[in-house]
Amino acid sequence: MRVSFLVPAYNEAATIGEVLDRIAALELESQVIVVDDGSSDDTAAIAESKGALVIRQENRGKGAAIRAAIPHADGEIAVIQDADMEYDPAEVPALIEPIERGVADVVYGSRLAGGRPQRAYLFWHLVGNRFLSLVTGVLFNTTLSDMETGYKAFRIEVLRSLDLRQDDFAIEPEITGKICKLGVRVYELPIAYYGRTYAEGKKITWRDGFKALRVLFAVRFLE
Ligand SMILES: Nc1nc2c(ncn2[C@@H]2O[C@H](COP(=O)(O)OP(=O)(O)OP(=O)(O)O)[C@@H](O)[C@H]2O)c(=O)[nH]1
Ligand SMILES: [Mg+2]
Repeated sequence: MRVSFLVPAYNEAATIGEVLDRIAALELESQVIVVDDGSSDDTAAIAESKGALVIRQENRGKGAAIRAAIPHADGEIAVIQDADMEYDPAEVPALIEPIERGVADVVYGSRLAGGRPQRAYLFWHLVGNRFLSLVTGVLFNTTLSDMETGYKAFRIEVLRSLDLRQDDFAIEPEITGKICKLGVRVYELPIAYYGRTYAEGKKITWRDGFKALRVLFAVRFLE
């Protein structure tokens, strides 16, 4: 099945090239859509030199970037791929296998399921991610262990049907809440996480954690 990689990228010149090389090295029929909204470095130029379709817009955050990529996707499967090498494209064939097999509509790569390399760092992020996934479980009666994960794969029709509205990192709880509400078949599998520090360019903060809670409740009770 053809795979569309949706790559939000903001000032990721240090890593975008390696990410795209690793995608190209996969034995997958694929398309790469990079959304660079106002990077001050060479992110867009590097992506273009590697043959990616590059979309430029005003800076509005990761969620806006993902939403801008969706209309350009022509694959049967869409995979959200961060540009910072925290998630290794080599894991994508395993990630999409449940969709290709025909049992899943959505697959999450979990950093919290164990069994794959995880950088030991940022204790409070771990607590926050576990807590947000616990709340997700309570609100939506799901066993998903890592709802904030960057690795999410979808049958393209499912992603298109979600009516996403969040611009920033709140896109993750919005996607999660909406797929749980839809009642589609969701799977997860363990993935590695090569986490980076804020000094290395990480952008998500504790404020995004609080907003994630608000969005989970809003999707559950107000929509
Ligand atoms: N286009 C675009 N991409 C963004 C923006 N903010 C973050 N991203 C991208 O979204 C991805 C994740 O951002 P990170 O800063 O690595 O966030 P994180 O703390 O690792 O959080 P995760 O989303 O869980 O990976 C990276 O590829 C970023 O370049 C933005 O404003 N615009
Ligand atoms: Mg990251």
